[in-house]
Amino acid sequence: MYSARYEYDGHNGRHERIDFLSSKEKAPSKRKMGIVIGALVAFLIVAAVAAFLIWLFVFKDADSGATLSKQLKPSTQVFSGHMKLADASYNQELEDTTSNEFKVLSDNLEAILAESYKKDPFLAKYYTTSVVTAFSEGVIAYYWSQFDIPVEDLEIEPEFSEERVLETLENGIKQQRIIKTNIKIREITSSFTDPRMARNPKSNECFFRLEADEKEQKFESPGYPTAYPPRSRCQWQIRASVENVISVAFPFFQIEDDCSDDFVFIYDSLSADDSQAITNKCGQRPPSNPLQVVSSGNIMLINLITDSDTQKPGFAAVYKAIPNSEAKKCGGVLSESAGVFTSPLHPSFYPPAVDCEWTIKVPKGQKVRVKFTMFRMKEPMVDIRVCHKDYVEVMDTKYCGELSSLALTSDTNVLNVNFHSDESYTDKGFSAEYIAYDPKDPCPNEFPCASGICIAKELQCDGWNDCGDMSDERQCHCEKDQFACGNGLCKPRLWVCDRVNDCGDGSDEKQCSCEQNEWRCGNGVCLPQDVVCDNKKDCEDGSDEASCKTSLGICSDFSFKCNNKECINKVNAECDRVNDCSDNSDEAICDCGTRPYKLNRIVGGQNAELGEWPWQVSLHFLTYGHVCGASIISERWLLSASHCFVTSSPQNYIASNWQTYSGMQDQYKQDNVRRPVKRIISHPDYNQMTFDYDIALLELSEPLEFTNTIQPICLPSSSHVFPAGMSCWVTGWGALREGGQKSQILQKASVKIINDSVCNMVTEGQLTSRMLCSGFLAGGIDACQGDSGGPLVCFEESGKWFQAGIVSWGEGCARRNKPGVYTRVTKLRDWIKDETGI
Ligand code: 4AZ
Repeated sequence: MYSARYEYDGHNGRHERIDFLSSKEKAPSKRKMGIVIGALVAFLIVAAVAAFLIWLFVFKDADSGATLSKQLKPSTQVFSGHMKLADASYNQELEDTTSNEFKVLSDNLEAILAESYKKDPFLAKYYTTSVVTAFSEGVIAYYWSQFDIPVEDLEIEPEFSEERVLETLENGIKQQRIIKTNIKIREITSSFTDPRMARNPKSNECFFRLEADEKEQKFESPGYPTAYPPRSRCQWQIRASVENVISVAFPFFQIEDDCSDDFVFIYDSLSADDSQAITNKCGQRPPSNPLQVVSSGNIMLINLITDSDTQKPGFAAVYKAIPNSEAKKCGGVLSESAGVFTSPLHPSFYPPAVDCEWTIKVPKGQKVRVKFTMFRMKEPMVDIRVCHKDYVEVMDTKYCGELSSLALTSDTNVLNVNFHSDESYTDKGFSAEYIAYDPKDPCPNEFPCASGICIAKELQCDGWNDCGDMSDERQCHCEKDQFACGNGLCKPRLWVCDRVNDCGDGSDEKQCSCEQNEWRCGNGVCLPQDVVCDNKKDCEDGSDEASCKTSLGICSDFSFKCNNKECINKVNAECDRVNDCSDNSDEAICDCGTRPYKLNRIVGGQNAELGEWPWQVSLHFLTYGHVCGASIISERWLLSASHCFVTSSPQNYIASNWQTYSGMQDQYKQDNVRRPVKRIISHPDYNQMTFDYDIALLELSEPLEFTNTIQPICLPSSSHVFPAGMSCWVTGWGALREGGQKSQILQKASVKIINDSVCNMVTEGQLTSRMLCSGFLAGGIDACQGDSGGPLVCFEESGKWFQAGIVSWGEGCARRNKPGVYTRVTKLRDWIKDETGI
């Protein structure tokens, strides 16, 4: 089983919303009753009108984010950076913000900053304050400066630039140097900073100074593990002794999902200087994908910013100092015939400002193949075609961003791989495998892809793009049972005129049996073209009205049926974040098919991560342990296969003989949720001989509580289309090979939906309309015994996972031309609704 997956971290919008809300009420004085009442009524009317107008123009728009409200708010601009002090001697006392040394030097520097800004009339007008927040060896002082722009001057906001502030400071410093002889500022930096991260360490409010040494120590966000307080502005300054860097890992991390309101921002500096940001993160991370960062030097700054909405548990972190030499150790000569190398400290984030070079040298006459099994060097504002910040360079080409597959081959017996990280933003880096090969036979017993990887010979010219670059499907000599596409690809003849563009250039769907001015119905019947979208169902299957922009009231097999009986003729209308039904029922039950955890991006591999398939359930029977799979469709209901329960043994149909385990990844780990089964409902038409209607519902005796690792899958409507060729995922603890042992760790496999006519042919006519095939005709990847009842799920453009199938049967496992057969959920969707109300 092989796979590649992607996750997306949100970006921090970094905009502060400040609400000014204050009102004082005054009690009316004792006067004559009539005057008092009259005045009170008048006051109340005026107050109500004023309150309404304020609400209308300020707060109502503030909620909807309209520009009017933004214009009515004063703006705060903060710049932060550091100053290098010449001829100053470093003193430990400077690390203590309460010491006299700190006070004297910071007061002096703050005065220099203030005086510098005053030299620029524009900046002087809006300048409010400067705060020196810390010192480190060097001597380096960290500061921020604040400018406040009133509402009436908001249009000048764009004139605030990093360049302007920096130029003003540099000019000011030149002049200051002459006056104040005891402090010389040699260098200064300045960059835009989110005002929420401009903290005054002297205030001590949620501000922490930590000292890292070789022993691991802990810190936590306030309120952990219950909930962090609303509107938190917390800062941790971490230091280590020189010649060390700081490593911080977050074994637990759960911050709100929207990164613009709640986030953790980490800097390779003691000021919140964007040019030295290491990373910013929000959301939840599973234990298998902890956030782990390192600094380039002996300082680090961590900020926690939260809003006033939902409060999450926060984080638990561990930190320690590691010798500089160890953290940045990388590169070297690799002369074995095969091996593995990684970016520094991988899978932890690599440190900023590191360069490494690996020279892979294999015996003369051989070449080198490098395959990156994980590659993530993503930075904001980086064009991955240029890679001007962090990158890996191989044979004069730079690679950056997130790559799901990267394999390269050398021209000679030597290959250099360079890694570069600049001062800002780091990531997980990469892990790579290399192997020496004989150029005369680059892929012994396999097919060599142009991309450098090797694939099984059988995958060549099988109609699937297995190399990833189509090189296995080009220059194919089409066999007798194959169709020669216009673009040179070969596809099984059976796929011709099946209304799926299998060739990619449409050539397999041209010149089908209907004339040019005719429409071919789903069942092959040809009708005049003008029957299409004429608001009348002409084809038996309604395919002539299936994808019309407006086909009012026409209900075909392809229409989505709203609760109010309206029909929507749009492919996969449910839960696509567009209200199609007038009663919005297409978007009503959509709390499903998402995975809360941000997961690792390991390329390849078949072990699933904890929380990766949160709807997967393990069904244990009596003392046999895991027997079948199932999927969560609601707090109370699971979906599985009939053949797990309707067997020759009546014991299997007794609900109390079964236990269900949710949130499970490892069969031997106890950290999962057990629920007994209250009732088994097997489809009344289930046929033990043919496996037709292989579907069952399990009612739980106690509802599940949805968590990071327990979530429901979305059920597709009966009109949902999972087209042939679509990549979906099957998961389970079933046998790792035909006749083999069940797996301890949940397995995942990416499989493709197979065209029905091909499926019917390869199953020798055993396919019913309640079944679908998924897998590979070439074999090799499939569900197997013990996976039965488990889900086949597909990721839709809407960003949600839908269950297309239930593992049902197949001839053996992963055999050539014997794909897995699944129960087609769409066909039985109405039965599920009738039985469960879901
Ligand atoms: C089974 O015995 C089984 N290759 C499940 C799936 C497949 C074969 C057998 C598909 O549960």
